[in-house]
Amino acid sequence: MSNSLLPLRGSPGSPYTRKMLAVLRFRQIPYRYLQAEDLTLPKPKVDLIPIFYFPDNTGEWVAEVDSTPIIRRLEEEYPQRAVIPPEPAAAFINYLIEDYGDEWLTKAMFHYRWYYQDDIGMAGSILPHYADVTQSDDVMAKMRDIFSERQISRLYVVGSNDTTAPVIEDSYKRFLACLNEHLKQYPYIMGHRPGSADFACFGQLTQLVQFDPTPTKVAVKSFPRVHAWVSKMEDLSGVEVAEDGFITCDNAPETLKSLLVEIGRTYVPVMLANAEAFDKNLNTVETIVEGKTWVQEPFAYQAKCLQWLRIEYGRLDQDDRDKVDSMLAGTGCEKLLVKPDNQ
Ligand SMILES: N[C@@H](CCC(=O)N[C@@H](CS)C(=O)NCC(=O)O)C(=O)O
Repeated sequence: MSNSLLPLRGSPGSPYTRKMLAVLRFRQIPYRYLQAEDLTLPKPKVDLIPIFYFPDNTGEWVAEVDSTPIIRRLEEEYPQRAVIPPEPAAAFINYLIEDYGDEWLTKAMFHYRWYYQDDIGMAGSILPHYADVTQSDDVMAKMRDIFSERQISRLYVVGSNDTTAPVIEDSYKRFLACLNEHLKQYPYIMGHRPGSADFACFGQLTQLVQFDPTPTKVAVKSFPRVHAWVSKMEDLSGVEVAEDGFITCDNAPETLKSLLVEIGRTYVPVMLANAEAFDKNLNTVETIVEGKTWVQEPFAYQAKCLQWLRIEYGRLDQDDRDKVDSMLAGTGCEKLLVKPDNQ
């Protein structure tokens, strides 16, 4: 196999794998997709998928995980068909929505999949086959039970529990409504060409609107446009996009602002409460989202995500920060950001 094909390992049931495959296709980056472990390749430091393998300067493979920085690395190594807007202020908005997709929508994805019997039944019986379809039904039945029990026992990680279930489900429906309105005018969240924010939301929606039965029913009944969008996003390798196709902060439509308002209602208070729990060494994250209680265990990775978002904001110059500030004003998202010391 040629080394010029970028190797990555993932699985069809993994929203982050789907995010990254769609980025690679849109960007016309030649890749080889491994759907099982390849023992000739190194293991990543953190055991997550998708795993990308990049050659180091001696030609040895290095395993990397975490889609957000990998997308930035690919932007540098492959200049064509970028998914990060050139305007720094728009790039920041894109980063924020990408993080919302990765860190908030995934709560809906994991919640629906492992909370309801129908969804558990479907995911539990299909997902283990992705490793190897030739295994016997007996082996698969055992895998179904082991896998389902393990995933159900991890619902607490994303904050899915009986208290938060209505918050997560209401927010999923409002997100679909916002995206549906936006798509009446623009083919992508980031305008006339897709940004990494589009791919992040797409990745989670591959599962939410096209696989897991309970959230799929919601989408099929009320938001067929979003369902169709997800199918189209899967492979944008042949779509031509204009250089200036991205939304800029000066011409951003109201529908994008509405999406930011939705992000401000849910992701923002939970990210802030989670970071505060770390600062104060608390055992529980507790806050109010849309008038309802949110309780979960602190989630270290998401505290880092907030720091990274603030670093991105800190990198903007005054002009760009003003643009971001005026775009976020009144959405609730402005609460995430801390002015650099010199302000
Ligand atoms: N922040 C990571 C998240 C990756 C992630 O959470 N992957 C999940 C599957 S979608 C995983 O590997 N979970 C561990 C497991 O299934 O054992 C990214 O953006 O790539």
